[in-house]
Amino acid sequence: MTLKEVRRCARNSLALSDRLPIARHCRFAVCLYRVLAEGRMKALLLLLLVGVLGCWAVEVKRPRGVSLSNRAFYDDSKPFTCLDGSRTIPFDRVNDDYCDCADGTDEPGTSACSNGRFHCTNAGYKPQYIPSSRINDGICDCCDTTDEYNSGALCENTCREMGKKEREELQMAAEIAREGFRVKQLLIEDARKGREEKQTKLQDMVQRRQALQSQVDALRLQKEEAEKPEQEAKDAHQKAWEEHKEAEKAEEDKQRSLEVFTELDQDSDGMLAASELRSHMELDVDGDGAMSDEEAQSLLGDTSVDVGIFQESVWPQIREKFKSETDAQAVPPIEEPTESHPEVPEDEDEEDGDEGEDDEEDEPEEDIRVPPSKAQEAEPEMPPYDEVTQALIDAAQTARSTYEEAEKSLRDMEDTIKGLEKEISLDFGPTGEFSYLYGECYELSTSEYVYRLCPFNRVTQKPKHGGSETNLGSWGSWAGPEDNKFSFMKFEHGTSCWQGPNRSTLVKLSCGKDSILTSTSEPSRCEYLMEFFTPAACHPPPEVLPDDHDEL
Ligand code: MAN
Repeated sequence: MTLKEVRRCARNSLALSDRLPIARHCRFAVCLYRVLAEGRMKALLLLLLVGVLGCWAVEVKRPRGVSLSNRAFYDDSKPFTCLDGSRTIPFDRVNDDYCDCADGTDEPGTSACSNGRFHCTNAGYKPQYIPSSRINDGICDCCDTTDEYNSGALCENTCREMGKKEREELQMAAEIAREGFRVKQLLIEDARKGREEKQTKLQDMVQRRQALQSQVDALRLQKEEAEKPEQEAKDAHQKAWEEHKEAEKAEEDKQRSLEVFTELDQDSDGMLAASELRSHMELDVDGDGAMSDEEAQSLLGDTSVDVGIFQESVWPQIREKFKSETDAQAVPPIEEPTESHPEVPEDEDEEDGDEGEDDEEDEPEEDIRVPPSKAQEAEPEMPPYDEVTQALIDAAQTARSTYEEAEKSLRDMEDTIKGLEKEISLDFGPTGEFSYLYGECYELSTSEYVYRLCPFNRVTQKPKHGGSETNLGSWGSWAGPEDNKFSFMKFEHGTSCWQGPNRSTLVKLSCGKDSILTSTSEPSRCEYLMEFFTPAACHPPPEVLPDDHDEL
């Protein structure tokens, strides 16, 4: 075996292998074996045979950049057929840095094909495909460093570390899933019991509603029965009161007309003559400001009238206009305070020392000078109801209260029935695990808003620094993909967005030990996304965690 032959083996092993250093050694060893077999160096041959067999136990031979699952397509003993079947080429044109296949599959380990894909095995972590343009570009893409085999980039193999971190995270997630799933079983059991209780309560209430409805109907009749005599008695009382007031008014009017007759009958001869009306300008008939004999005569209708005729035909004509002279004397015109008669300040009054006069001046003069107008006269109060009427009112009131109480109970019952029917009709997940969220609300505070998620009800957004709450959507439906419908909740038809859609919210449900709203965002204007953790979204964790991936 010559040095040249050893070098060729080394070169080939580098070109073909995409494996760990040990794999390259194996490739190298196979090559040497072939050379030695040709050169009949039997002793060394035996040693190498043992080594090669050891290598084959861990490495599966394939060109650089090919995944384990695709290795069957890269058999170096046969020509290579592009994976899209478009062309077959000699095997030595695989990874020769020249793109022969339209699908780029002849150059998995070089960047010759723009659409090529390089497979990193990433032993200890996750295998990965990268675009072949990233091969030897000086940037470490694969954690096992295999994409930078000829760029001089100093890549460090971080796969084991990353795998460890990933396993720790998976372990933690599994622990959460285990605990969450345990809680979920309790939630399911509670939901089952709760649902049964609610159904029983609903049935019971529906039955009792009928009885209560009949009771309310009967009480309404009783109330109406009691209200009829009550109304009649009240009306009679009111009518009697009105009649009484009318009679009193008529009597007062009669008295007044007598007084006026007496006042007008200046010569007290029991007869009122036209001349006795002349001084009463306010009775002027034609509005010329004077009271002629003819006008006075026209009011009386005769030369003179006695008190009876006066009351009957004259008084009704002058009742509103007549001004008594005695009234006029009793009520002198009110003097407006003028500049020349300034009000005397209190302290100056005191200085006068005339306490008697002062006391009189302090009296409010308006009370003496201005008679109360008709409108100002207090309307006399209706006297209290008589005993019989009051008893009827009390009886009707009792009937009203009893009816209203029963009616309220019926309304409350109907509300409860509606609430129960609504709750029972909701879809709380395959085993009712989400039912515990009904009636609950969860908040999340951001720098600008407080978001509130009330599952199966609505989502709101309240500005922190003033302003009213905005509805981000009312409960719509479960909105996860077909195979995981209960992983998303959709809330719709919220407050409309200016020049946009009505606000809506999508809530992503993830497995958590506790129920907690962890994030909100607005990926597109007025379309919100929230993340909510709940044990109800937990599934049993896989028994065996993915192990250290060591594919070679
Ligand atoms: C308010 C909030 C925002 C929303 C805008 C749209 O400010 O509801 O979330 O983007 O209105 O105008």
